[in-house]
Amino acid sequence: MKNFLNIHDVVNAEQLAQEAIAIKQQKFANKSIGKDKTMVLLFLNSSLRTRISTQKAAHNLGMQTIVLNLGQDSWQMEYEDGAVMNGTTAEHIKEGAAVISEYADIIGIRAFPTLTDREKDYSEYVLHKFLENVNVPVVNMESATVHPLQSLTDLMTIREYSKKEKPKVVLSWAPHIKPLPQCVANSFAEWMNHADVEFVITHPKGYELNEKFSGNAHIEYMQDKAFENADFIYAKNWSAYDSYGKILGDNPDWMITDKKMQLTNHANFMHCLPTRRNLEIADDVLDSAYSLVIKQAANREYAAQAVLKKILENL
Ligand code: AN0
Ligand code: CP
Repeated sequence: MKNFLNIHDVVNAEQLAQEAIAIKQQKFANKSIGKDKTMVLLFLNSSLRTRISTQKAAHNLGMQTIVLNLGQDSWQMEYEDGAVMNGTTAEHIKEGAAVISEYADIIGIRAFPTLTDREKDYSEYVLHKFLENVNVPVVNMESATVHPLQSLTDLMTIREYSKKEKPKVVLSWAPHIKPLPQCVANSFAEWMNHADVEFVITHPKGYELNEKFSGNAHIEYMQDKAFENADFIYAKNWSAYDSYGKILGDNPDWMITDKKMQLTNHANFMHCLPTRRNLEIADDVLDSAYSLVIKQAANREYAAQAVLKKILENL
């Protein structure tokens, strides 16, 4: 594997998920493969899980890590070609990224969408600016449109806990007070469309995802109906794609509750975290025995390790 930008860098999603499950059983089996190598992790946005689990994965493979909150710990970066830099930006991506790539064997980047400029976001403007100016592999730690390290983890977790070969997996929109990226939902949908599952998406009208990501998923606007016979409920809020970056209403009745989970086939509950309790997900779901959210977050380490191992093998 050269880069890990999205699912198109993966030959077989199901197989990579199985490799992550195998790594979990012996996570130090390849601890010299990354010896004398350094991964630089660049965060343009907040992170708890990605920041720690990706570093742990790198350490398990013998790599060193350096973490930078770009624009906070370093200089404000300019991305526009030809910019006259007499404003707030102090360093151009052309030098900034090139210099980082001198110090790094692998670069991880988190760069959320603007949620105001759809065309720019869906062109993956910032991610591509980095790619143009570095000469080492790049790992997407959540970009403007996708979060593939999360989605690989999600597929891995579904395979670990599924009692069936072809489970019914439901991605449900849930309420939030802030406009959030479509990334996790886009990416989850894309990976589920590559997996051997029955996949349903449920959301209020107006929250349709870009069809490039939702693909052939069955869309069900009645949440209760979508939950029937589900084996996994995967909840996430996202802002609208059509009315780009907008929240279309409060929709408090879309919060995931234990009562709704009772409509399913004893489904497990999943969420990428962070989540806002009793706004997006009720306490009785997050505190239940069927919630996988902590185990799912723990799996981030092994999914990242499966990806970094593939990249190191190709260096
Ligand atoms: C981010 C999002 O929705 O993309 C990160 C999730 C992993 N979440 C928030 O901003 C709350
Ligand atoms: N799920 C996830 O990516 O969490 P963080 O934003 O805390 O990294």
